[in-house]
Amino acid sequence: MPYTFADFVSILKPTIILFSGREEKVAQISDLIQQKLDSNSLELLKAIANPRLHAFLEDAVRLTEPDKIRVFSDSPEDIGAIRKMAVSGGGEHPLNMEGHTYHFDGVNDQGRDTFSTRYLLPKNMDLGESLNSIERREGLDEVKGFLKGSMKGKTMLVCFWCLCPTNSEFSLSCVQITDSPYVAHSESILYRPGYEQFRKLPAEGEFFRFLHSEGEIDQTGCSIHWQKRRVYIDLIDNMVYSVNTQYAGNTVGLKKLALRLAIQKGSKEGWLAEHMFIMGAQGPNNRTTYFVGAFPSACGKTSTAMLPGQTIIGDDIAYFRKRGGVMYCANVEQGIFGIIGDVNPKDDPVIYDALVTPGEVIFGNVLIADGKPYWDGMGSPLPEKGTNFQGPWHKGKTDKEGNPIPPSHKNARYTVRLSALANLDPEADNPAGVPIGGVIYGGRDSDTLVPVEQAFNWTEGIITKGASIESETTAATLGKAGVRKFNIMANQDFVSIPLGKYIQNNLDFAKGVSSPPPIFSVNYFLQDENGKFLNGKLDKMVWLLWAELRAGGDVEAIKTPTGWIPKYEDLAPLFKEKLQKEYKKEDYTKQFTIRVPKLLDKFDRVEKIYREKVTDTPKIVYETFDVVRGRLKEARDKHGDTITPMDL
Ligand code: SPV
Ligand code: MN
Repeated sequence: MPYTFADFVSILKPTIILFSGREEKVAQISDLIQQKLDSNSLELLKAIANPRLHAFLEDAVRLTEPDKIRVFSDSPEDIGAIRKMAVSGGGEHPLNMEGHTYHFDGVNDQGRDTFSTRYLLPKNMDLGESLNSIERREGLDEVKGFLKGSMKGKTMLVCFWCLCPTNSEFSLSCVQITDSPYVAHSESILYRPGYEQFRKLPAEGEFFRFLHSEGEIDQTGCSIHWQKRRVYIDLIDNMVYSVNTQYAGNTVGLKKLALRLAIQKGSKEGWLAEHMFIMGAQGPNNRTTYFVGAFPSACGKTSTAMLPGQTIIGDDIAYFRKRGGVMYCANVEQGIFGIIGDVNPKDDPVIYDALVTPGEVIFGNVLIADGKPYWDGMGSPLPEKGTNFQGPWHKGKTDKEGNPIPPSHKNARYTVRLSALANLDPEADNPAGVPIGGVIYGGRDSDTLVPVEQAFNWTEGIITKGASIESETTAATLGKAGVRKFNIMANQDFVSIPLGKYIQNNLDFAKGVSSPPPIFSVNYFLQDENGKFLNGKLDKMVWLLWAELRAGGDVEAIKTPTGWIPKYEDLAPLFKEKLQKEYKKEDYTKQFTIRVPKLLDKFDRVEKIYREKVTDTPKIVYETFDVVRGRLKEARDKHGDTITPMDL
C-alpha cells in the first residue's frame, strides 16, 4: 500500500483547515517534512500559518523526494547562506575578485526554450494558436513524471520573494522551491526578500508558486537531460513547473515564469504586467521624466535603461497601476540579469564599472581564465584559451559542424543588484511606484522604421507601435537568429491571455487617465543599402532625450503619416551637448526618411497575423491600420515612395 492512514491525514490536514475556516496559529507540518528540516527551517515554516503553502510543500516533497529541506527567511544570514550553498554545491565557482562567481548552463541550455515552455490548459480554455499550450492533464502527467524523485540525494530550498517593492499595492508574494542553489542565489540578487511579506498574507491571499529541479547533473553542474527540459505554466493554479534546465529565463521563477502568471492576474484585476524597463530621463531644469520601454530580448533594452547621465529603476519587467487618473509603474525586480556581450567602458560605462568592482556578481557563460571573467566586446584583449560554456576553449576552436566557438556565448549574462550601480534612481524602491511620463517600443529593424517617432495618441501608439512590433530574432531564445518575427509589445513570449484581450487591456488602461503618456517607437538598427548601421550605439541617448522634451511639451515636431518625428534643429544640439558629436543634416535626412512601401508591407504583414492567428482582435486594430495605410498612400501620391522630413 503506497500510503498509510497517517499519510492521508497529513495530506488532507491543510485542506481541512482551509475549508473549516479555522484560524490556525501554528501550522501543521507532516512528519515526512519535519524529518527533513533543520530546527531553524522548522521554526520558519511553523511561523507561516498558510495551509496552501504547506500543501504545496507537502506535494513537492512527495513528488521530488529530497533528502533535506532548507527554508530561508529575509535575514542577511539566510540570504548569505544561499550564496555559500551555490558555491559549495558546485553550481557556481568563485573568481578572483571578491563576491564574483561564475556559472555555466550547459551547451544545450543557453536561452529561453520557447518550444518546451507551454501553458497547461483545461479542455475548455483557449488562448489562440499563437500561444504554445498543452492539455493540462497530459502536461501535468508529463512534467511530474520528469520531476518524480528528481531531488533524491539533494537539498530542497524553499525561498520567499516579493515581486515589486514590499508593502505596496504592487507587491505580489511568491514561493520558489528548487534544488539549484544557483537559481536561489540569482533570485536573492534579483528580487526583494519576501518571507515577512508572505507571513502577512491572509490565508485566502493569492501567491505564485514555482517548483524547479535541475534534474540529474554532470560534473560541471549542468542538467544532463536537457532533452526532457520542460517549463509548464499552470494558469488555473498560479503555479509553474520547470525541470531539467539551468538557464535563468527557464528556471528563475520570479522572472519570465511569474510574468506569465502576472499578465493573467492583471487582466482579471485591471492592471498591466509588461516586459519593460523603467528609467528616469533627465530633462532641462532638473526635470526627471520616467519612461517605460519594451524591447524584444537583446535589442538594446538594458543599455537604454542604463544610459549615462540618466537614472535606472529596472531593466526588464514593470507592473502598471492607475491612481487618481495617473498611470504609475514599479520595477518587479531589484537586480539585472543582463547580456554581457559588448559591455565595455565606452558604450556601457555604468554596468562595466559594476562588473569590475568587488561585490556580488554572477557571470554566466562567459570565458574564464586565471580566475577572471572575459567576454566578447569587453573593450580589452581576451586570452587565447580558457574554459567556457562548452568546456576547455582555445582561440580557433570549432564545433562539430566546423563553426568557430566564440569565447563567451552570445547570450552570456551577468546578474547583479541594482544597488551596485552608480545611477540607481532615488525612487527605485518607492512602494507607490513612479508616474509614467512616456512609453517606448523598440525592435531590431534594419529597413523600415525611423530611429524615433511619437504616435499621435495612446490608441494609435498601442496599435501601430506596441502591437505592431516586428523584430529580427537574437540569441536570447534558442533557434535561428536574424529572422523577422512579430512580437506584440515585445511581450509575445509571455502573454498568457488571448492576444486580442491583451491589446484591449492596454487600450483600456488609458480610460480615466487625464493625460495618457505619449508613446514612441525607436529603432537602433536601421542600415543602409550596404548593411552599415546608420547610427552609433549611443545615439539612443538623443532619441530618448528628444522624447523627454516632447513629453515635457518643449519642442515641436514634424507630422508624418505614422506619427511625429523630430526636427533637425532639435536633434543637432542634443548630439552636440550630450555626445559631443556634429550631427550632419544628410545623416538626419537618411535616418528620418519615411519609407512608404516598407511601412505598407509591415502593416500588411502584421494585419495578416491578426487575421489568421488571433481570433479576438479588437475591431479598432483593423480600423487603425486602415487609417494609417490611408495616410501613407495619400502621402505617397503626393511625394513618392520615399519622403524626406523636408518634404513634409
Ligand atoms: C530576456 O530574454 O528577455 C531576458 C532574459 O530578460 S530571460 O531571463 O531569459 O528572460
Ligand atoms: Mn527580458
